Amino acid sequence: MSLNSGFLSDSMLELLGPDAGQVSLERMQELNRLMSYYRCAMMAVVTKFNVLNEQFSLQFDRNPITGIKSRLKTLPSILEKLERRGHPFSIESIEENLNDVAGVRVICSFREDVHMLSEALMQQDDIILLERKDYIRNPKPNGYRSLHMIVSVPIFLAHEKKYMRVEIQLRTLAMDFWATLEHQLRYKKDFDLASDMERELYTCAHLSAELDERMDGLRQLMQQQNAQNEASAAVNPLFWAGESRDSRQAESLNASSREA
Ligand code: 0O2
Repeated sequence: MSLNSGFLSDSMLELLGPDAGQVSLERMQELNRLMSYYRCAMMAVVTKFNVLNEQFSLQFDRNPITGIKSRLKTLPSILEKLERRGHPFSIESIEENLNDVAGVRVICSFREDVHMLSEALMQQDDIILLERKDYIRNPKPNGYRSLHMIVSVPIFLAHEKKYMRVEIQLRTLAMDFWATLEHQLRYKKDFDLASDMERELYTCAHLSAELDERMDGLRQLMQQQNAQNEASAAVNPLFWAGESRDSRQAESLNASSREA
């Protein structure tokens, strides 16, 4: 069975090759299947992070993840990357040469959460780490910070288990704020940013790093305070009892003032 080229977008025709005018339905299905496998792998990674968030939120009484975004690369963007890297345009080439067709971005509360989550993920025995770039310890020259990982994750199909590659980006809220706005400012601009704009962006990146550092400091102070309170409660059980007696007194005062 064959399809008329009128049904296909230009980028699809390019990807499917010179005979795309009479491209087989099977080839189209093959491309759809590959994209659907990437979607499944992306969902599997998102689920893993949701599970970790659930577990850590019980353990630490706060959520280390504030948001998870996922995206499949669009066909034009896939073609652009294949071309830029000098790879052939074919379905096989996508799977072989591209690592970021499926992408998951995890936004964390604190810097510590980024490394804690990445380590927890890597301890899972079905995930294979293919590449890791720590742009937090070694930011890009423009100030960009994030932890990038390329992983291979299994998806369980009806009759087979297939490993698919997913790009994971982990960053804090402050890193995401900077990266999102920087991307918006640069996106589809057909001129280079002037050097004073570059410097200003770099300064903003530095400010966002400082913000992360100060919030980390606050979190550590609060943790120490909690630990001290717990230690006092262990040594002197009346520490909490006193507080609850005081709050009972306050409650009964409130009740009498309500009645009055
Ligand atoms: P999208 O739509 O976000 O996926 P390459 O993938 O070829 O660009 P490399 O070295 O394989 O290069 O990837 P790298 O440096 O690990 O980072 C790729 C992705 O990280 C980018 O994907 C961005 O999402 C993000 N990124 C990297 N550097 C910057 C930066 O300076 N600013 C911002 N805002 N994001 C950055 P894509 O493909 O560009 O886009």
